[in-house]
Parts: sequence; C-alpha cells; structure tokens
Amino acid sequence: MKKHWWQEVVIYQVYPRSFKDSDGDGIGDLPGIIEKLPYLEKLGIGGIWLSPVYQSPNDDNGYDISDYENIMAEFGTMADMEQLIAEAAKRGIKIIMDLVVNHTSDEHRWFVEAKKGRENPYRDYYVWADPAKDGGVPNGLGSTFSGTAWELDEASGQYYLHLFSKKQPDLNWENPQVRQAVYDMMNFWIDKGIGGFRMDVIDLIGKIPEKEITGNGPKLHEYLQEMNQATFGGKELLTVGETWGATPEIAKLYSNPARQELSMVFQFEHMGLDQEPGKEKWDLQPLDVGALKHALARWQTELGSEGWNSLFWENHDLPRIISRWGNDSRYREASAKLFAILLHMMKGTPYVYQGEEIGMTNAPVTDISEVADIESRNMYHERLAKGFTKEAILAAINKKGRDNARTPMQWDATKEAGFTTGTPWLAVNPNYREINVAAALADPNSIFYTYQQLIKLRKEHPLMIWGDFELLSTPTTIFAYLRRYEGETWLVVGNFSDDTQELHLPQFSVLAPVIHNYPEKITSVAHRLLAPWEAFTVKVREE
Ligand code: TEU
Repeated sequence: MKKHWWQEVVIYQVYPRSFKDSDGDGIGDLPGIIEKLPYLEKLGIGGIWLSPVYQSPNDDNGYDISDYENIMAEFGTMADMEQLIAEAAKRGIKIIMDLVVNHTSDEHRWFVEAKKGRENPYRDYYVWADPAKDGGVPNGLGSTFSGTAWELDEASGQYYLHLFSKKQPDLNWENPQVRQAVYDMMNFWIDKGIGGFRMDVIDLIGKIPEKEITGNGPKLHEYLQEMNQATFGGKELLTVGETWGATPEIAKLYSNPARQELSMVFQFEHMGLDQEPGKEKWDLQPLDVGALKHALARWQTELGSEGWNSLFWENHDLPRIISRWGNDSRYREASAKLFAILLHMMKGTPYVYQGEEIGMTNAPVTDISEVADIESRNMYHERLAKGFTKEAILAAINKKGRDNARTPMQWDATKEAGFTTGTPWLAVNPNYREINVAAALADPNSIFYTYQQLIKLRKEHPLMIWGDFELLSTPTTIFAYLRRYEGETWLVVGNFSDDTQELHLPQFSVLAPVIHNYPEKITSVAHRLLAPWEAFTVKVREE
C-alpha cells in the first residue's frame, strides 16, 4: 500500500473564533493563529484542521457560509489567510480547510437568487417542495437543530429543505451545476496551497428528501469519486469526511484507496455509546467501557488495507473528553494523559482539538442566557415546550452541549486567559487560572508534554503508524492492546477508572519503557496494581 504524509502526522483542530484574538474584539482571528504557530510547532503537529473562516452571518458559527471565496471580516482578510498558509508551511504545518457544502447560508448569493422565484437560474441549486396535501410541511424530515427540516418561502408557496438551521438551506447535489460550482471553489483553495479538506456532514450530500433518505444516499459515492477526479485527486491532499452514520463497511467505501474517494472518515460509533439507544444526544446513559474498547478495536482491525482510521476524542461539537469519560477534578492530569496515550498508540491519524493538550474541561452554565450554541438553544426551547424541567435541560447541556468545547483557549493566568484584551464572545472557563498553556509549558510533567512526547514518538517509530493492532482480553475497565511491526511488539495499557485495578499479563516480559503517566518505572506486567487512570506503553517480548 502506498504511504501518505497524512498517515504519519498528527492534526490539530483550531476553532478560530475561540483560539486567539489579536485585535481586542473578543473574537479569535487569523493573525491570532499566526501568532501561535510557534506553540503548535513546539507541540509537533503536521497539520491544522481549520474550522470555517469564510464569510458567514454566524448563525452556526461559520458553518453557514455566505461566500466561500472570502474571509469572515472578524477573522481578517484573504491576505491574512495566505499569510497563515505560508507561515504554517515554513513550520511544516499544512492547513486543512473545512468544506461545508451540504448547505450554504441563506445569505449566500445563490440562495438570495433562488428565492427570487421558480424560474430563477439558481432555484434548482437548493431543495424545494410543495406543501403536503393538508397544506403543511412536505414530509417528516427533521432538523438536527430541532423541529422540522422544512421552511416555508412565503413568496413562492414552496418549502426549502434545511437539515440544520433554517439559515442553512441544503444544496441540491443532483444538480450538476451545483457540483461544478463546488469543485471550482475547491480548486480555488487548492491553488492557494492548502493541505486538504475536512468535509462537513459529507454523508448527507446523496440525500433523497422526497423519500426521507438523508445519510448514505445512493449517489453519495458517485459524487465523491467525481469530486476526487475534478479536484484533489492525485494531488496528495488530506481529505477527511465527517460521517456520523459510518460502519467499518461504509468507511471502506470512502477510504479504500482503490476507489479514489477520501483519505479517511471521522466515524462516531464510539461517541454514541453513552447515549440511550434510539434517543437523542441529550439522553445519557453511563458509558460501558467494555463496549468502548470493543467498538474501537473493531475499527482498528476491520479496515485493514482497505481504509484508514482517524482517531479523536474531541472536536468543536463534542464535550471535553476528561469531563465526559475521564475525571476532570482529582485525576484530571492522569486521565487526560490516559486518553492521549490510548488514542495516539492506536492505528490511524490522530486529531487533537485545541485545549485538549492542556486538559481543558467542560464549562458549566446555570442559565440558558449563557449559552451561545444554536443546537443547545433550540433544544432548550423545544424540550421546555414538551414539559422537561429547566434543571434537566441545563444538566444535559452541561454534559453534552457544544459550547463546552468552544470556550476560549486558555493561554495564561491573566484576565480572560490571555485570549483577548476585550470581552470574549463566549465566557472563559473560570478554571483558566490553573489550567492554561503558560502553566503547562512551565511544568515538565504537564499534559502538554505527554502530547508532545507522543507526537515525537510517532516520528521516530514507524510501529506507531503501521503496526498491526490486537485487543487483549483484560478486566472491563482495563483497555489493553498490542501493536506489532517488523518483529517488534508494544503493549499499551490504560486503567479507565478511579479505582486501582489488577493487571495480569504474565505472557509478556518488559524490554523497555516507552511512555507512562505515573513516575515509576515499569519492569513487569505479570502482576501489577494499576493506579487510577494509569496508562503506559512498553516494548515487550512475547513469551
Ligand atoms: O456537524 C454535524 C452534525 O450533525 C452536528 O450537528 C452534530 O450532530 C451535533 O453537533 C452533535 O450532536 C457538522 C459541524 O461539525 C457542526 O459544527 C455544524 O453545526 C453542522 O455540521 C452543520 O454544518
């Protein structure tokens, strides 16, 4: 199998609104990212996935784009963007742009035209439907952000489809002109020297709204092959699709090199394990660590040479992992390092979300007025109307709401965590005085240096990239696996709990330590009492 740069690097996700504000308006910006490139270089990453920076009215923080070829004024200018690409390149960092083409903003020129009437040349860029026989919405399709996915356009009497906010009308991918316009836009960015694309809800572009089919529609892969040919094919770019409904079989359709579609996908099977089956993301059940291990292991082994995994615990839509499945108080450092070690030792391309590398935590709110995220706000009103209590809804938002990961990056212990000299658009987490980059850099045992070490190890040990994976059978809350490559074997162990656990792996003798989140040296794994959230990797001989 041909090897690619995007298999060897670690990618860091920047949510620009919350990363670093350079001009005091309380909103992060491109010059702020440029200013922090030395920090990212020190971490050792090879690419930045940049959440959308295009012109947008910000109904969904940039995921509602009104002009794909211009930069959002709050973030800077196209010249800043070009400078970011160039400055990052000098540090060996490629910029991966967020490609949001399932929908545009309702303020995009195409939609403004489309609304002018049924005869407008842009009408068919979007999905329109007549009212149902009873005069109501065309069918039962719902929006991810609560309520129906159909909005009435009074002027024409037709409804348009919006699988997200009503300010995010869905593009009609069956229209070849839409596809060509998207490909032209992608080439505009490729010509600027970017390193690839993260493709927002790409599994929805093959939808058949009249049949209420949204994810994994019949023409999805045909479109992606066409896109590949028309844009990034043969250019050594990283392409990662966001695919909520992917199974390993589906992931192979996207990422089998022979099919010439994408490099890899983000799959979310493991991210749904603390959700009550058949219910919504807000309806939580305790995580079954055994199920988590088996889900991850299945992805590790099933793609084989017919695909490639992306590895992540966090992104801008998900809560902070240590607040979710770790321990963000007593064992904050240990559990953050455990998540880092377990993830980076698996096979695939690791993604680190801003702040994860310093162990940032969820940011609880006490009132809906403190919440900015449209998904949480809409759900709040929907559930209030359904009779849920405020307390129950806020508890769910504090666990799963998207603002948890979107609070400003904590750079230092000064006012507003050094993120801005003004008033931040979303409140800084009050724990910034203890948890911040300056403190992490000053402490040689900090979470930051565990990430740095893992990224360095990846550059030195091909085993971490190419080695085979085998899950070991251990007590439920111990996650243990092997990586094997060219006669060498690494054992990776993590105690996923607040309790001590007994590890018995007499079949291995320890040859050398690789990484560990507690200070003492590991000489044997035959009988070992694991401390809470202890995690390590050792080179072993199999007896
Ligand atoms: O997310 C897709 C998506 O379905 C999310 O809304 C997700 O389901 C939810 O946040 C988790 O519960 C992508 C982007 O990552 C997200 O930020 C956008 O809001 C969304 O698409 C629309 O563009």
